[in-house]
Amino acid sequence: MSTDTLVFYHAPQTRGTGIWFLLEELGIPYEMKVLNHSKGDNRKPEFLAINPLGKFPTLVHNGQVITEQVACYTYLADRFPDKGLAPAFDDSLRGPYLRWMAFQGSSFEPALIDLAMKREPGDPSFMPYGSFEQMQDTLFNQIAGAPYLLGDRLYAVDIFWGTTLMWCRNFGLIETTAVVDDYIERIVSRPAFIEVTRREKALVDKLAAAVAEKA
Ligand SMILES: N[C@@H](CCC(=O)N[C@@H](CS)C(=O)NCC(=O)O)C(=O)O
Repeated sequence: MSTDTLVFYHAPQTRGTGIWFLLEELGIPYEMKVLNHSKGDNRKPEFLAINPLGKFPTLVHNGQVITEQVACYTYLADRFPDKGLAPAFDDSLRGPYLRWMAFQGSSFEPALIDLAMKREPGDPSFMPYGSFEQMQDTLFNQIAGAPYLLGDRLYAVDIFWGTTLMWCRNFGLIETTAVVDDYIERIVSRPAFIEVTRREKALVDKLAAAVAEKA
């Protein structure tokens, strides 16, 4: 009998949603604890004791805390390899796989936030992502090369990028191309994401009702 415990702390329509999608693709058992962001549940001491930043996604696997999207995607796909969502350590795609995982946190996110905050661009040699255009062209060129980021096969890194780009496009933070839109569609049209979206909608309604009730 498995004594594994995997707890997924979640608030709907956050960076945690892609992790929910990955958990469903992996088909592994987990317990989801939903926090009401509008009620400030993630600023309560109980949650800050787990993740002092109060951010989603947050996972606790057998008592160990995993935060940061890059770590959460990489960890889950490696730790639960049955669905083949991560290239093996000796697979030649392993390096590019890690590259595109890390690119999200090290280059894309800082560039996106600088853009969204309308910060004056710094000298590209000083910025961790060069310029926004360099960063985006590098990513979009990779996407244009094949159906998925690393070729013909979907990996966890595509779930990460498909959901990241969908949110950013839908919130008007980035402009996508037709090729990028096709890539996003290939990923978010998967049954696991459609089911997560349906369940998230129900959660959003439930959490909003709880806020209205308290008001
Ligand atoms: N560095 C974190 C950032 C996560 C993050 O920004 N999460 C947002 C949701 S999209 C959040 O939890 N915001 C809640 C808050 O700070 O109140 C990661 O990569 O996972």
